[in-house]
Amino acid sequence: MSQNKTALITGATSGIGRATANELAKHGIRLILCGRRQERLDTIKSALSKQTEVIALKFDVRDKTEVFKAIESLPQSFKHIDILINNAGNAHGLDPIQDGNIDDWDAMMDINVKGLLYVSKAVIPQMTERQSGHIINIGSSAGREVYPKGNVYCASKHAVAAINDGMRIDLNPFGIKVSSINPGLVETEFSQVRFKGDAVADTVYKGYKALQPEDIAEIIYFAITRPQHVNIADLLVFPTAQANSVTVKKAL
Ligand code: NDP
Ligand code: 8X3
Repeated sequence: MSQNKTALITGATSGIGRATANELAKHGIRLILCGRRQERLDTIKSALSKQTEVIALKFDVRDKTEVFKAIESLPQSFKHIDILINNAGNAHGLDPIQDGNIDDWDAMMDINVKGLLYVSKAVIPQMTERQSGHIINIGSSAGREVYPKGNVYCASKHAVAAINDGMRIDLNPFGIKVSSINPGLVETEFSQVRFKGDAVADTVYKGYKALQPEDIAEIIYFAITRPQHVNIADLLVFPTAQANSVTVKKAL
């Protein structure tokens, strides 16, 4: 059913995005892989091209000119995007608000919120014109609750939750599905980025079994393969060891 559909994945060079690219390729979905790291895009494209047709687009979601230029540059055969997966994003820093770094705040709001909007703005018009499409927004449990020192990252993911709901309402007349997938702790490069390579990043997923990026990829594949009348509007997923942002059962 999903054969020959085309999906654009932002943040496809790592973690959840990369695992989603692998999962979708297994099922023959054509892929537009996006990210800033060209070498990784090339490696992933070359591996997945054995399974499906793949195009790589290098751009920074913060740069609206780059975003529109990249998406306009798609060859005709890739211009029909059935599935948009707004996944690119990260946390930058974990500091109490009074000690927060303004560059970190800018990065989170510019990437997680404004970047998601720019990419959506570049893709949505062809979906409304066709009256079909599916947008998956990767939110977070941090979009459902606020935890100590999470302040601006949580704000960015609360914004994603609001944008997701707003998209679903506004795109309803066009028959476009809009889904939010909200994971808890997933073992990716997320903590390396959040803690800027500090050794504390290595402790985040220790002592319990965190979600793996493949777990989220499978959920995304499930969401995009429901029958036309079914939309997974909003899904929260934790590792079994996690009950909320601050309650994680770890081995002593
Ligand atoms: P990773 O750090 O492993 O991956 C982040 C991806 O986002 C990379 O592919 C990176 O690509 C891309 N990215 C980051 N900044 C930019 C930018 N400015 N422009 C374009 N692409 C960018 O983290 P995850 O896979 O964990 O994160 C993916 C999404 O999942 C994020 O939205 C995150 O908030 C969310 N999430 C993560 C959770 C977790 O615990 N890991 C839990 C809940 C949600 P490149 O560097 O090549 O540009
Ligand atoms: C990532 C999960 O708990 O680090 O969104 O915010 S958390």
